[in-house]
Amino acid sequence: MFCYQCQEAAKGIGCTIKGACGKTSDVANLQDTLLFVLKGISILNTQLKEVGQGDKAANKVVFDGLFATITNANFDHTAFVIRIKKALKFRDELKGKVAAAGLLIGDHDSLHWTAASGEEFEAKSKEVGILSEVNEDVRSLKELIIYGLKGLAAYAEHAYNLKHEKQEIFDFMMEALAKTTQDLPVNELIGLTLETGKFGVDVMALLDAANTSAYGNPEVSKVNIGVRNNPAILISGHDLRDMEDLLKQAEGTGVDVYTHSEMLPANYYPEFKKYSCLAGNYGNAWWKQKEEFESFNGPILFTTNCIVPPMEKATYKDRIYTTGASGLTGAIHIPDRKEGEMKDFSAIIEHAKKCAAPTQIEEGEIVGGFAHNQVFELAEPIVEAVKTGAIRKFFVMAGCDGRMMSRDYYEEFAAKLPKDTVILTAGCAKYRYNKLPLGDIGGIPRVIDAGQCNDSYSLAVVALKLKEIFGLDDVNELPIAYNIAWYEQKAVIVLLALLHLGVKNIHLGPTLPAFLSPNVAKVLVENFGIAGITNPDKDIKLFLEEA
Ligand code: FS2
Ligand code: SF4
Repeated sequence: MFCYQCQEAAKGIGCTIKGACGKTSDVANLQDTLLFVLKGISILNTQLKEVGQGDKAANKVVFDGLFATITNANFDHTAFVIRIKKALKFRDELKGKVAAAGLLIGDHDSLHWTAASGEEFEAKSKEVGILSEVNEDVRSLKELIIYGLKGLAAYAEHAYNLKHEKQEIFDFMMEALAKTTQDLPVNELIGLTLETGKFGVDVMALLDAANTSAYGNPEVSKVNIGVRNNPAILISGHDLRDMEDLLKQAEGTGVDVYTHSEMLPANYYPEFKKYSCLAGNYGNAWWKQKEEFESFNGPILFTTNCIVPPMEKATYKDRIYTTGASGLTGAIHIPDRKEGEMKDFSAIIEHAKKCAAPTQIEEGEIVGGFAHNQVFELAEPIVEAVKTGAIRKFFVMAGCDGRMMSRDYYEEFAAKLPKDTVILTAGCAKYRYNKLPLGDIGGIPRVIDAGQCNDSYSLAVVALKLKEIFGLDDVNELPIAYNIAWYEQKAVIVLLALLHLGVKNIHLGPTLPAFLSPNVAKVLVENFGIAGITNPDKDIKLFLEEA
């Protein structure tokens, strides 16, 4: 195996024996081979699309496959073997359609290779894995594009589950994936990287529309972080449609539902607040699950990535359920919903009834729900506070949390920020400071949480609105600094989206991606002012000195 797609890549180079995330080499190899077959499908369907015969079924095969390979999404060997078999079958059907359309089938290996067993699938990864591209700059750009596409695919899947889709997004996803099989010059790959960012904005806007049209605009909310006395289910990941189905089925059964990690923002949506079984948020960011799932006592539902494979001795091993693109060997996988129906969560609800209520680990409330609509309603006092100097600067600290010690930086950074600054956040990075007593500025909280990682889109919309209100020409003239923490590939698409929107001087940490070659990193530094982090005191001084 060789994998360097996330921030935990071993030694800052890449994982070669086993992932720090828990991914075993067999699963890593199968993921490489699945990606290879998805490239073949993308080539064929792009050909069909060009003659107006694109197959819509390809959309889901590709976005779901890409999503399954995101860090911490799916650790299930068998699930990947099945996915590859299905993908090969689907690819061959597309080949038939390409031939029937009178088009030539190219000679890329992803169009012709075939095999039937898991062993053969694994063996193929040696030829088609990341290192098969020998030029390190080309490899770096191609992988940057692919990781952006993985994030895009995840967001597209959530929107799709809410019946929001845009064929242009799927078309781009496949066109770009197909192009990664070609010998393209570096400047074209850079162009494709930036274009990926454009579609990143589009997909986040699509998901925003899907979420808000289904569940209302998030509103300022106090979320309980203590516990009640009922047995309960903990729901993690990002999929709001799964959240809805679970709440509907749990309501009135005596079983409560708590959110974990990236599902916390579900508590901000008016439609979800109507359910009395929604009891609040339990615990912190994804990486704390080993302790928090023990004390939760009830079953846990993973709707997407955010899985940490449990230790052998973990007591919660038999309480894990997965659904959608997520998977874990030994966990119970809840199948997709049938057209017009809900997913069937009855097994997990029945399981919960036999469990003890959660053990309290915290008490109190946290405040969130500052997505763009809510912020616009509060725009007047915010703009006034900027004009009077009560707010000196905003710090976008969106992104990811993770288990590396070096991430203590973000807690320290937030705690040390001067009291006339406000943190704008989205994603699980917030858990580093959303429980700190940072206070408010004239009633405006010093931590403004827009929601999940994809709600970084909300922060961009707010920035663009402020630019308009202050009559500025450039979003970079606003008193906003960007100190973003990244972990996995959704953060990659968020970053590319921000670059597309013209945001400059983003600081990225706790380390720069291992997949950026020195030359590619140089391009990002020179053209976009991307930088790393040092220590909180030095960085705060630097940010405050910037215009
Ligand atoms: Fe947390 Fe980062 Fe959200 Fe992940 S915000 S680790 O991209 O999908 O979650
Ligand atoms: Fe390593 Fe990250 Fe890849 Fe897991 S996802 S194998 S931790 S680089």
